[in-house]
Amino acid sequence: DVDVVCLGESMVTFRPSAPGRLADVPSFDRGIGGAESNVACVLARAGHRTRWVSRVGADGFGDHLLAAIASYGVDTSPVRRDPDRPTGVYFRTSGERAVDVAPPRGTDERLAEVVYYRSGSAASAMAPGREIRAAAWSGRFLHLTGITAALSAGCLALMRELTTRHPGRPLVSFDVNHRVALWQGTTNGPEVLADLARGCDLVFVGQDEAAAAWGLRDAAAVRAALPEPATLVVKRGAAGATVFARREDARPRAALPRPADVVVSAPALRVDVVAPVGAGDAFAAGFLSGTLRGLPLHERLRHGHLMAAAALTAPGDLGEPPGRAHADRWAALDADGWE
Ligand code: KDG
Repeated sequence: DVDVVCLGESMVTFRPSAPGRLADVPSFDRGIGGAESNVACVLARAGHRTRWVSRVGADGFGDHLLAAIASYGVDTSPVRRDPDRPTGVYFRTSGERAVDVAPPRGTDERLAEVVYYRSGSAASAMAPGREIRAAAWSGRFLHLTGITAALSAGCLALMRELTTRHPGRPLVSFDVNHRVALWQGTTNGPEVLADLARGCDLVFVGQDEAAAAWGLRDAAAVRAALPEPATLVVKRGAAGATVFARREDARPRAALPRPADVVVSAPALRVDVVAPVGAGDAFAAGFLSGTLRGLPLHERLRHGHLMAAAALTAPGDLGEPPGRAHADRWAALDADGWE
């Protein structure tokens, strides 16, 4: 039995081997990226059974992604190879805030340049279908992100199908992941993402993301705008995270006002950030790990922060995610590291 199925595009990632702008960097280190497979890899490292559903090209980059993701213990058997479309790749400089235009020389080093080569990729050709839905529904949880919705009309249709509340569907977890660069040429990204989130059971969103996309200034405002998911996690970076969880109520929902939430916050771990990329995915994996194990909400948040800390302190997406025993020890500590 699979605990979590993660569905989405992964790419081979190239990071400059020395600091600088893409215009100036002569060589790159190869890594793997992809928000959903990152979640699968971190969960697998924490001892959960995970499966990745996607498409890659019949090329060497596709071979590499499949091998690298499987090496974490993720089941990649549902991934299809497309002989006619390539595997996506992307280039990214280090820095905290992603921009998709080349910053002029001497500008803020905290800006990370991100350049995607993924339009027309194998994964962007995903679309609704019986086979992909059966694979997506084959676990206790299905984890999705808003990135997939921006990839193509077919991917958006697939996201709409998978986030519709059908009987028999697994619990659906959704990280909003509003990647502005992917929505260029459209104006409705924020609206589409809010709509998709409403169909899910567990939703993750950054406070900064919610402010930029929807103009919502604090966690309570995000919850007021997204009351449908049973659990909503609002992440506030180094300031911590807040979870709103609906009290389970056996009475029919329509007959009654929505029951009040339990609201729990937990500070983040204090770490020296190397690169923020992948931290949100790791956080989601930690929180999901705690959820699968029925841990109290505060510990779910702490597991999220712990996994995020591992990603924050490594240059690539994944870092060295802590195994379960290690994470459990840390989550139980009242150590100085917790702000
Ligand atoms: O969360 C990290 C991802 O952003 C990165 O791995 C690349 O999936 C990616 C994307 O589409 O931005």
